[in-house]
Amino acid sequence: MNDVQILMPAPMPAAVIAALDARFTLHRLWEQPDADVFLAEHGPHMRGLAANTLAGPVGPALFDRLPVLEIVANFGVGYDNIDAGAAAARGITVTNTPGVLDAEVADLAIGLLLATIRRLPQADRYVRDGKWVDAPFPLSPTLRDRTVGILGLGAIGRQIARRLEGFDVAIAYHQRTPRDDVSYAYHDSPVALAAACDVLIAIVPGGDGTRHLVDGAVLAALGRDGILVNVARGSVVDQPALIDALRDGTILAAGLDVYADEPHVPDDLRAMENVVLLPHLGSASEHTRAAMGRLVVDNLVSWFDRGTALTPVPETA
Ligand code: A2R
Repeated sequence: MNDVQILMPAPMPAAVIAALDARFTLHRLWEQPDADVFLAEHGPHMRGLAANTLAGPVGPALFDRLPVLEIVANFGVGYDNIDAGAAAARGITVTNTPGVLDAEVADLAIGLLLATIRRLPQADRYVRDGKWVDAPFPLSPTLRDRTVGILGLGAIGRQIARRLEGFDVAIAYHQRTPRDDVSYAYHDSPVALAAACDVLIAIVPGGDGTRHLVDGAVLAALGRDGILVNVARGSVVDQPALIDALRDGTILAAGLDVYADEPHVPDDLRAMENVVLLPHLGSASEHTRAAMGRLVVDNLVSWFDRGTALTPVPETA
C-alpha cells in the first residue's frame, strides 16, 4: 500500500498525518522549499489528495499538475474550496466529512445565538473591566417570543432546529426544496423567511450558488429587532451590506463565526458593540476534529483498498 502517493498541501492534525504516513507515502507540500518544483517532479505520481481550506483552491490548475489523481479527501463538510464539478469531469472523486460534525456546529450555533442576544462576551468584558462595582450591566434583548428562521434545513440546520425546540421559540426555514419530514413553517425565499422571523441563522453551503444569499434586502426584511447568526460561510452574507445594516440600525445585532476573507475581519466589525465575533470555531473541538480526521483517513483507505469512497460529495458520487 505504501506505493500509493498522497499529497497534503497544508498541515492537518498530527493524528491524520501519522495515520496516512502509516498507510501511504505521504508528501507534505508545505515543507517543500519550492512547491512548483516539487509538483513538476512528483505531481504526476500523486493518486490521492488530502485537502483542507488552508490548501488554497483545489481545481483545474492543480488537477492539471496531478494527472493520475483519483480522490480528493476534504477535511470539512463544506467543500467550496474544491471545484467538485471540475473533479467530476475528470473522474476524480471528492469526499467530505458529513455527519461527524453536525452536533458540534449546532451546539456552537446555539451558543453564538445566546451570546449575541444576551450580550455574554460584552458582559464578560464588563466584569473584567471592573465596571460592575459602579453599575449593573444594562438589560439585554431576549430570545423570548422570537421566531427563529433557519436558512438551510440540512443535516446541521435540523440539529439546530432540534435544539431550538427546547427553547420554546417558533421555528421557520427556507431552502430550495421544502421538507416533508418537519412541521416548521416553510418560506419560499430568504427575504420571505427574514420577514417572518426576527432571528436568522444561516447554515447553507458556501460557493457560487449561495453567494450573498443574505443581502441588504434580506437584512432589511429581518428588521430593527433582527439578529443574524452566520455559521455557514462568509460568502453567504454580503458583508459590506451587513456592516451598514448593523451600523444604521437596520438590524439589532449579529453573531458571526465566518467572514468574507478569513482570517481577516474588517475593523468596522471589530469596533462594533452589537456583534459577537468568533474565529471560525464551528467544528473546532478536539473531539470533533479527531472524528473528521478519521473520516479523511478512512475515505482514502477505503478508496485504495476497495475502490469505494465512504462519503463522496453528490457531484462525484
Ligand atoms: O436548497 P436545498 O433544498 O438543496 O437545501 C439545502 C440548503 N441549500 C440552499 N438553501 C437555499 N438556497 C440555496 N441556494 C441553497 N443551497 C443549499 O442548504 C440543504 O438543506 C442545506 C445544506 O444541507 P447539507 O447538504 O446537509 O449540509 P450541512 O451538512 O448541513 O452543512 C451546511 C454547511 C456546510 O457546507 C458548511 O459550509 C457549513 O454548513 O458548516
